[in-house]
Amino acid sequence: MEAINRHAIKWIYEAGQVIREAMSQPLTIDTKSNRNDLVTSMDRNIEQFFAERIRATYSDHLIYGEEGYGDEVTSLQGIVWLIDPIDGTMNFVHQKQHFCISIGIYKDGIGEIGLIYDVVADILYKAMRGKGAYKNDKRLPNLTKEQALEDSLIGMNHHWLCDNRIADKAAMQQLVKTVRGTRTYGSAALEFAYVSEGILDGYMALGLSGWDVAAGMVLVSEVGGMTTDIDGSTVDLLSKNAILVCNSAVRTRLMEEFIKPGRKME
Ligand code: 2AM
Ligand code: CA
Repeated sequence: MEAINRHAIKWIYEAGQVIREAMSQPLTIDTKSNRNDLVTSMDRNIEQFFAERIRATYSDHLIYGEEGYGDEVTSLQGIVWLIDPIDGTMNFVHQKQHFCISIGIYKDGIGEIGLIYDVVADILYKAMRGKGAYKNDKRLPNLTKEQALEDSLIGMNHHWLCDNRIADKAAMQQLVKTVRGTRTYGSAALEFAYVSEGILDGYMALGLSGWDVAAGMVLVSEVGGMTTDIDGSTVDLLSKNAILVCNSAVRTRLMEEFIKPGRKME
């Protein structure tokens, strides 16, 4: 895994450089599932950038990527790279900042490597299973075990409050009133990175795919945090999930008071 990690880090920095250099050029912007679901020529180019290098170097590895230049992945057997070439595409398009490249590398379903690169800030969050999590070269400490929900800052997407399919809107409103504050950054992977850094105490989001969360799950796990589906079950990286990631103290309160057990939402 060490050699794979070195390659992945080298390529992520190179891809970041490509993005920074191209940012002043015009972009081709298309929509996917709806008019707010954006994709740019850069998302596609960067996924191809990784796919070419991975295939040339590790022909037996599989690629599970957001933009479709990877493989038809139906199981996590073997070594699989879960890649989001630009997570936070709307931020990329509208703000030219607050987006990242997210790469999780899994072996037989176990998260081995997590890399989240904030391209404009030039900050790389990185983790290898059992070897700790780092923000650039600074080791991230374990998440606190003693934390009142009332003192917590929680990342969440406001769809929680507006989407009529979500049964417990009232519970979510109560949650917003209970916590110290909520934040929406617009990049699931960066929100995972912030949880691993301890600057967010939790993050809840709907409709996330494996490439959004795979890297972040490795990072958070290395600092003692946990990621599950909102109903407490294991995350299925090959389908869409409603995700809860946080430290254990906050998790207990969130699950018991605000999220009904057994609820399943996509
Ligand atoms: P993306 O930028 O790669 O599309 C925004 O709240 C976060 O949710 C981003 O990480 C975004 O990833 C992710 N997301 C997943 N599915 C989405 C969708 N259908 N529309 C918008 N954001 C989505
Ligand atoms: Ca994404």
